[in-house]
Amino acid sequence: MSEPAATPFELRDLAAEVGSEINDFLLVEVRRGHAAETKSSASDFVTAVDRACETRIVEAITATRPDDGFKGEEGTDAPGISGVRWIIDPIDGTANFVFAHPGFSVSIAAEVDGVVVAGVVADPMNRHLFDAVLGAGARCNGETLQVRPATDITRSLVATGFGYQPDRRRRQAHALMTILPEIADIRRMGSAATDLCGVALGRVDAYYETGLNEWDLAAGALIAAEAGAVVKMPAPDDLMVAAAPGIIDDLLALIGRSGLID
Ligand code: LIP
Repeated sequence: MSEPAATPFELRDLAAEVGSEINDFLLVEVRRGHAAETKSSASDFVTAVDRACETRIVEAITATRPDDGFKGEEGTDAPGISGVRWIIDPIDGTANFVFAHPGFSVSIAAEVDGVVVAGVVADPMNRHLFDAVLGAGARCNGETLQVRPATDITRSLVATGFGYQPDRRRRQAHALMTILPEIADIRRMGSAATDLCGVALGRVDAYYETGLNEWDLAAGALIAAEAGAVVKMPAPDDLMVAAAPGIIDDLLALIGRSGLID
């Protein structure tokens, strides 16, 4: 017997409750220092804490919603029968966690019948809890968010990130040679979820990256969009962009000239 359908607000609140618990746990663990293994390349870190957090998130949600499905960065992959699928990155920005550097976040998104309807990103070191419900806005610690009204890309801060495979990193670095001279500056936080929330918060005016996984961006993309950003999800060109409406066209044109995408 599947549980009654939950509203997106109830899914958001459940994600926020679980995200806050993991937030507190990570604030303790980050000070302990943790040995990192690597996954797809020497720069693709993972720790036992990543895996423990994913397990804890799945257990906590399952206790309330036993029929839901899950997709997690550290291997959870369960279809569920309720129509709700949770997309989880237990620590987005693991390299930052390993070095105790700000810029790692817990990302939990609730997808209903293929559409992300609620998202939570918890940033422990900034003590930020971001959340959003589709069509109902985005918040940081309960305060409504609105992107900065940027209109001039030459005066904009733009966040980006770099993948794990050397060939992709070379292409991303080469693209910066075109992009960087045309904007105010680049910021590299090391976490897509944190960067997407940075657009929503107005900490940066835009974010772009190629090669992301769904768990990196599912919650943050909803938060950025609900804060008023134009969000271009990975299309066939694999490009993720979130930007203030006043600079999106100039940013896409700049990226188009940079050789980042085919
Ligand atoms: C991170 C992404 C980020 C990217 C990093 C890394 P992870 O995910 O969120 O955008 O630039 O290189 O891939 O692997 O730390 O969860």
